[in-house]
Amino acid sequence: MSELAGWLSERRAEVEALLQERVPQPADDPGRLVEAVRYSLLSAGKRLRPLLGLAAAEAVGAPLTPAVRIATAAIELVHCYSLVHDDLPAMDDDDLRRGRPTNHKVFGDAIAILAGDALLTLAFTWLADAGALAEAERPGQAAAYLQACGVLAHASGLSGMVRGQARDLGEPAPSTLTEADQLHAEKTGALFRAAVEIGAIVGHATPVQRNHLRRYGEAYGVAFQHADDLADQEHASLATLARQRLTDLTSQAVQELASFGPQAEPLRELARALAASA
Ligand code: GRG
Repeated sequence: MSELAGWLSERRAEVEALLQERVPQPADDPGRLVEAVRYSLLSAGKRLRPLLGLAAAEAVGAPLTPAVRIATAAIELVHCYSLVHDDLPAMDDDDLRRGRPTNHKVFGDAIAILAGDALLTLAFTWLADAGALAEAERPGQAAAYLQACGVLAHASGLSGMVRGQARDLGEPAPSTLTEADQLHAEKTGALFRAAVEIGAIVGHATPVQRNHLRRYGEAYGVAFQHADDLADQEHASLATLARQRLTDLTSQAVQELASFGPQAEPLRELARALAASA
């Protein structure tokens, strides 16, 4: 097993365990809302965003405390909400997600909308819980979690993912690489960037380290969507340019880590694996 594969399987199992432990229980469940939340959150996702957050915290030598783990897992809740809403008939109208029927196919449109709403709001509950936990452990730490809240809200909403989704639904498909980059940076890249930045913030990165990690996250996020489009043969007229852009962005991401030591190896390997995926 390669070093990255070993790191991924260990960390992914830890993220899964945390999600299982913290996801609400379906005991009292009017309208099967909790069941719908559990159905999507506990389905087979790659958990890339929390993994990137954990890798960023490790890159600055931070211990992976329960608070750090909860804060990075919160990003998966936002991602999961976006998938549930994106699959709705009013958006992409998809029947399958993560290898099983989409949330609205099982629970109906109204409960799927509410499940997405619940996941989004739960993300901020988890960040607040993580901040309280960190503060109890060492007074003064809550400020970092407050910053992380701002970063996640900013990346998810009108300046990031929601804006990108509106652009995607309301505007013609990108016809230039610059337009594709802009769409990808908002719709997909913003949450990846936030994941890496949140790992840096709760890992108490220095301002210089945080800037490098944010730029890594930005490059990784845009590259991720280029790779996904290439795999799905989306925006096919841009394929050659997009392939080159994927190579450039992933090497930029690795270059951002030049001043980091061996603890940043998982982040470097994640970028290299992305470059090799398309
Ligand atoms: C509905 C507000 C709102 C936003 C939707 C991110 C997004 C915007 C929609 C998801 C649909 C989609 C296919 C977006 C492109 C990004 C992408 C490839 C998401 C899938 O991410 P992975 O591969 O998925 O990390 P898993 O299932 O492994 O978590």
